[in-house]
Amino acid sequence: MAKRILYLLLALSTILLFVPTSSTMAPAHAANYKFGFLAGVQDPFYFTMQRGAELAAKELGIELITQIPDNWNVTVQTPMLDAMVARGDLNFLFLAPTDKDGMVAPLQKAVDAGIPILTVDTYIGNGDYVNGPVKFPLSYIGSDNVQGGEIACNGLADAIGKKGKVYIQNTIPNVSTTDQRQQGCEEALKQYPDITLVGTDYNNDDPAVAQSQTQAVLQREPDLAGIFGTNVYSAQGAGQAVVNAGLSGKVKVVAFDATQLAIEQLKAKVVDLVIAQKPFDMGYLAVEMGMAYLDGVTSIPKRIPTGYAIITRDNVDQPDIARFIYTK
Ligand code: T6T
Repeated sequence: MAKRILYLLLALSTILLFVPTSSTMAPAHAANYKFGFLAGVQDPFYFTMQRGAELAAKELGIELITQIPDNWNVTVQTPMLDAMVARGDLNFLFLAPTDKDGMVAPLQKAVDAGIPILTVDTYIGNGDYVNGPVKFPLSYIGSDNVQGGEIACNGLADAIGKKGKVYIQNTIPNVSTTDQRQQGCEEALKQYPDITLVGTDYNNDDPAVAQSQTQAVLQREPDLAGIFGTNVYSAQGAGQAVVNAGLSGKVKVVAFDATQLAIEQLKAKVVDLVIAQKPFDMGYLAVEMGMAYLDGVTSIPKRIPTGYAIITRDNVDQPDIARFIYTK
């Protein structure tokens, strides 16, 4: 009899081990929450951000509805935003606005429809949601892109021996992130009297355009020393043009964004420095801040900078660096 009671108790305690308690279970009220995530474009940066958001959503028991535009454009992103708002069941929405000005009105409409929002990676207005012209987003979570541009072009200056001609391959005007990277780069280059910026081109976020524009500059400036590619497709196209011209290692390239292709180009000496952002963190924190807001937290920081990992051929295989390489 005693043995049977003992086994019964043992079985019971084992079962209890697996019954979720209040600390392990997602908050019951979160179970009904639906969050919307609207990215900027289909690229490894946003795929990595999606992974971070999905992990946080899973842990909090939130349903995450993700939309990723095929190309970077206000006229593509706006109807997708409107459709997400029209669902009528989203409790929170975070997105990467594709234009500083063009996405203000569509987002104001979303907020007027009762959906609290925050921006990840890019911002609207001037990004200062406390004192700036646009204040309604709850927060701006993303890199300090002026700093990123400075890091990139100080690195480029080192790579070319602080003298010579350099060129910027950029994506689309009026995108908060890449505008600031160009600004930071230009500010950094002012410290180097022997470095000349010969020009900047916009490639419409298309690597093939970046490649042909760079090819034209390499022909026009045969003594070009360095190139700064401000994001995934800008650096990808510029690097390919350098390879096609047989100038790998001679023309130095700094790539923003740590895609697996950029890392291959780094190891192949086509690229000399890779600036890794932290999109996983941006996605994860966006969901966390959304949950905090819905839980009544009123002190969500209006600005959450996420930092960088600077990747070189010397540290690229170190685990604490390699972890920042983006998902495919
Ligand atoms: O560089 C990232 C992102 O930070 C930027 O806003 C847009 O381009 C990327 O997505 C890379 O393509």
